[in-house]
Amino acid sequence: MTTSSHEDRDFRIPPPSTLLDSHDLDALRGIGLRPPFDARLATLSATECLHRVAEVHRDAVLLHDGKTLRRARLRAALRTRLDDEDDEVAVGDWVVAECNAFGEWWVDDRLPPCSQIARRRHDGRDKAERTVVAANVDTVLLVMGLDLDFNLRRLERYLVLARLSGALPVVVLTKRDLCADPGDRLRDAVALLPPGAAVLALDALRDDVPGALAPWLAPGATLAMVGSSGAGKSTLTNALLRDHVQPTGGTRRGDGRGRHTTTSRSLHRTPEGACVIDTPGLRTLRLDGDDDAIAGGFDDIAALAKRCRFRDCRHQDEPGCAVRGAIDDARVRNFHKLQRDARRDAMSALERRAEVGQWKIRARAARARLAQKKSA
Ligand SMILES: Nc1nc2c(ncn2[C@@H]2O[C@H](COP(=O)(O)OP(=O)(O)OP(=O)(O)O)[C@@H](O)[C@H]2O)c(=O)[nH]1
Ligand SMILES: [Mg+2]
Ligand SMILES: [Zn+2]
Repeated sequence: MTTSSHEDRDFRIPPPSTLLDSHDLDALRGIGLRPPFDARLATLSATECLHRVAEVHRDAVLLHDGKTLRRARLRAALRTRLDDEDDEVAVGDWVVAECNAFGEWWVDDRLPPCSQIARRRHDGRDKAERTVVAANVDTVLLVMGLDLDFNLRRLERYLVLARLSGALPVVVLTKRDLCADPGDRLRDAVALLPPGAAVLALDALRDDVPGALAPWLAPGATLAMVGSSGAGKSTLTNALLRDHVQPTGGTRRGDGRGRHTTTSRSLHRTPEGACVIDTPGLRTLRLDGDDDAIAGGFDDIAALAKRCRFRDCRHQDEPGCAVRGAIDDARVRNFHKLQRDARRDAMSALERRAEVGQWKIRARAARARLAQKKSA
């Protein structure tokens, strides 16, 4: 017996997008699903499901579908593809996962993220690996204590990190209760802000944190915390969750540094229906961007540099420099340092060795000239 294509269509299992009842869709929206990611629902096979990555571990990920958390592993093909692109699955990513006959979940695909907080991590030798801290983040909270943690140069680097990520930065200065007069620090921080960014100072233990952050806590919005250890990222996360979900730690007496209490990144849902990503404290921050991208975070320097006498002015001791004196020296030095790092990280290990080789040749030639002079 042959069946007509019409009958075929009638007996076919409907695609999961139509199987998903409005409750499932609401659940996914509740963990941040929105366009363009929701378009993927229409192309899922009967056994595939869309999930958001809540945690990433060495050989597994924790996935959320808005209702249930489940453990899954990444398919080798996906791992290889992302590796080749110097990319990786991160907390906040949307992924397609499938359950096999043994009840094991496997991640087949990662949807291209709309923002990524990424940095480079030096292995101490010649590799600068790209690490993705969080993906699909709307607002990145740059958390810094108003105590000994406060550092404008670090804030400058965090602001460039935010700029490169595509997320909107909000500077959260914690420990206002430990700072007798936060006025100057607040003003200095405001002076560094790009358009659209905000800064707030609060006591994360006693103030109404959800109230203060309400503009960025819309249902489906995603916030991620970035900052040094002990700055109060987990304290803020707990305040937003109205629950003690994340362990918090004390700070060392003397230098006020944290104890690296949080050791992995994790995504949580606030009662408002926003998602918040807590992250471990950053020890050092190596940016992931080329020097043009970094220059974008210092456009005040770029604007003035157009008036320097020399096009390649380093704003150090060149005559006719328009930047020196007009902009804080420490800011100019920080800008140069970040650009140097970016250039180094962009070089391959081979190029870096070649550069070192060039320096050695030059040093040898200089020594030879000196020796010649002495003997003459
Ligand atoms: N007085 C005061 N203490 C705070 C404030 N915010 C955080 N703390 C304290 O600072 C310490 C460190 O806070 P955490 O929230 O663990 O810091 P963290 O940024 O998560 O640190 P890591 O997980 O190590 O990266 C804890 O003892 C908090 O109670 C604040 O606004 N005022
Ligand atoms: Mg923490
Ligand atoms: Zn100059």
